[in-house]
Order: sequence, then structure tokens, then C-alpha cells
Amino acid sequence: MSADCCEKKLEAANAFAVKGEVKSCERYGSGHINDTFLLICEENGAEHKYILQRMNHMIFKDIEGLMKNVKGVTSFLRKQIEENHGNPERETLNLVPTKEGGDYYKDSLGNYWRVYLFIGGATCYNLVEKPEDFYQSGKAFGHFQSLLAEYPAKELTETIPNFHNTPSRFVTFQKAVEEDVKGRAAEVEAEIAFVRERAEEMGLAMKLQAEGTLPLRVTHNDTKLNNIMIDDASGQAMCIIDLDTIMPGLSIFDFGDSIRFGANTAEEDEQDLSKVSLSLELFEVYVKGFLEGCAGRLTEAEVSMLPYGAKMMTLECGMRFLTDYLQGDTYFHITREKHNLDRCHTQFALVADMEKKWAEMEAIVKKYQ
Ligand code: ADP
Ligand code: GN1
Ligand code: MG
Repeated sequence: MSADCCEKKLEAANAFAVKGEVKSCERYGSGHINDTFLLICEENGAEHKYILQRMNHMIFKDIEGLMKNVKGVTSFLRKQIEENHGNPERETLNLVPTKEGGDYYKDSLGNYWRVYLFIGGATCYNLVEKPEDFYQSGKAFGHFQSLLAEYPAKELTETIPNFHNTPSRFVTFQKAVEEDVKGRAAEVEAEIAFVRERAEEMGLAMKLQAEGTLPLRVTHNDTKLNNIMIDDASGQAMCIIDLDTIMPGLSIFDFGDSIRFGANTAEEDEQDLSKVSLSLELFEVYVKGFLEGCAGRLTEAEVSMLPYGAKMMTLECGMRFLTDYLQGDTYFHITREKHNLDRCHTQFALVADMEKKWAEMEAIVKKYQ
């Protein structure tokens, strides 16, 4: 995070129609992209909590379009939650307007900020603690995809074009190896070879989409476990967050990214690779939950491609971490040296384990088809 950002966080906080006076504003959560702060305000002795976020406008180049997506999707979800007699303040994100009535604030240095109501009594996990939680999150992401099926896709801005276009990510990776701006390529020859050996498989999803075998849907595109809040009291998946990448995409992306993160027996940046593996138990509960949540909407072709989605999202993510390492760690936030390389290693170890367990993964999916 830049010093500029810290310096402007109070200017930003004071631009929003929050209740009371700002009491504290500290860095929060473990997202890799935005700068997130827990903002605590006080009014007549009562505390009010918010999430203040500096959006990463180097990555999201069209903030106006992005915020239109967030506003559109959260308003749409709010209506459904109200119809189902749910609690819209906890079951979806709620934007707090600026004092001037806007959805975001641009500070005097050109940073873009937004504020959400803080969702309390719920947790974002980096590792599955109970299989039941992972089942719940599968159901919630599947259900989310079903709800979005009714969303007017034409109104959505493509916030990061080609986000899960793996062959296009591969082109960027090859360029990063060739340019080798930090002189790190020699040190990661084995990792580069790992990616290149799998280059041919990368085009399948795009090919099936182009042929019409896999339908384009409105998807979340970043369905890792720490982008869903689990209610502490009931253990139920309560709110899907991080809506910046909602765009037209493939159902196997949402399924696959959840498996990549949640069915791994280790954290995404674990340094001890002996801890990394695909838990078939977690894979199975997620398949069950996701398909229940999708409520029969997925075609047979989509369901049979779920294992491929899991492998591709893992390979793509590892390749993105490696690309960022080669480019000098300019994309994902890092908190230690070689952090992106560590993350790349866990992803590749997981891909290798999926390759070993491929027959079992396919058999599990067949069981629920
Ligand atoms: P990033 O794009 O950087 O991942 P996120 O929007 O996922 O940013 O937010 C980062 C973290 O902040 C989340 O993982 C979660 O822990 C926390 N967070 C985000 N929004 C809320 C909210 N409305 N209430 C409570 N915590 C939140
Ligand atoms: C980023 O924003 P966050 O931390 O939820 C990234 C995802 C990666 C993920 C890897 C916009 O997600 O695509 O899969 O890191 N988001 C963006 O943990 O690039
Ligand atoms: Mg996130």
C-alpha cells in the first residue's frame, strides 16, 4: 500500500455519509487487490462500523463502470432478499453514499474510495475448518449464479477483459519470461517448464465456449473462500463479497476457483509444500453444494467439465502468480520476499495432485450428475 493511500484514508472516510465521528481506521482483511480498512465511527457513545476500501484503479481501469456493476448487482440482490424475508443488511453488500450522494469518492491524489456497511458476526476463512462450511459456500456460490442468471448481462461492464481467458494469460506469461525485467527467469526454469508442458490444455474452455458447448453466464469470477462471509452463529454462508469481477463468464470458472482455494489442504501461500493436496472429501462436498445451489441450471457439458475447471483455475492462478513474480510483484499485494513464488508453488503442487486424483475427481462429479 502506498503512503499516499494511508495519508488520504481520513480525507476519504470523511467524504462519506457515515454516522458520527471517525474513531479509528485500520487496515483489515487479507485481500490481494484493494486496500481495505475497518472504519469505526462513534455517535453519542454508540459505535458504527464500516469497510472503507481504496479500489485498485491500476487494475480496474474503469471505476465508474465497476461501481455501476456493484450498485446494480447489490440492488438486484437486495430485492430478492427482501422478497425472501431475509436481512439485506447482512446478506448482501450495502454501499454507503458519499455526503454528496455519489457511490464513490475520488480523493485529491486521484485514489478512488468506497464504503460498505460492515457485516459483523461473520467470518471470511482462508482455510476450511469444517467441511460443512465448504458445502455451505458451494451452495451459496451456486445459488448466487442462479440468481445472476436473471440479471441483465448487457448492463454489466467487463471490468477486466479476458479475466479467465487462460490462453491469453499464457501469452502474457510468455512475454514476461521473454522480457525478464527483474532477471528472475533463470531461477524459475522448472516452474516455467511446468506451465509450458500444459499449454495445450489451456485452450479447451474457450474453444467449447466459442462452439456453444459451454454457455456464457453472469459469474462472480473470484469465488475463493475468503470472498464469502460465514455466519458465526449459524455456520451458514451469509454474504458473497468482492463483487468487482462480476462479468459474463463460464460456470466452471466459479466452481474451479472455489476448489483451487478451498479444497486445498494448505493455505494459498503455504511454504511447506508437503501440506498441499486436493482434499477429495472437500471436493465432493463442494460439488454437492454447488450443484444444489445451481438448482439444475447447469447443462450436462458444464457439469462434466467441472474437474477441468478446477484444474484450469489452479493452473491459471499459479501462472498469474509466476508472471507477477517475473514482472516484479506489481499486481498482487505481497508481504514478504518471494511471496508470489510461494503462492505459485502451492498452485502447481495442487495441479500435480489433481492430475494424480483425476479419475476420482471425475467419478465424484458423475455421482452427482
Ligand atoms: P480484495 O479485492 O482486496 O480481496 P475484498 O472486497 O475481498 O477485497 O475485501 C477484503 C477483506 O475485507 C475480505 O476478505 C473481508 O475479510 C473484509 N470485508 C470486505 N467487505 C466486508 C464487509 N462488508 N463486512 C465485513 N468485512 C468485509
Ligand atoms: C485476487 O481480490 P482477491 O484477493 O479476492 C485476484 C483473483 C485471484 C486471487 C488469488 C481482481 O483475488 O483473480 O484468484 O487474488 N483478483 C483479481 O488469491 O485479480
Ligand atoms: Mg477478496
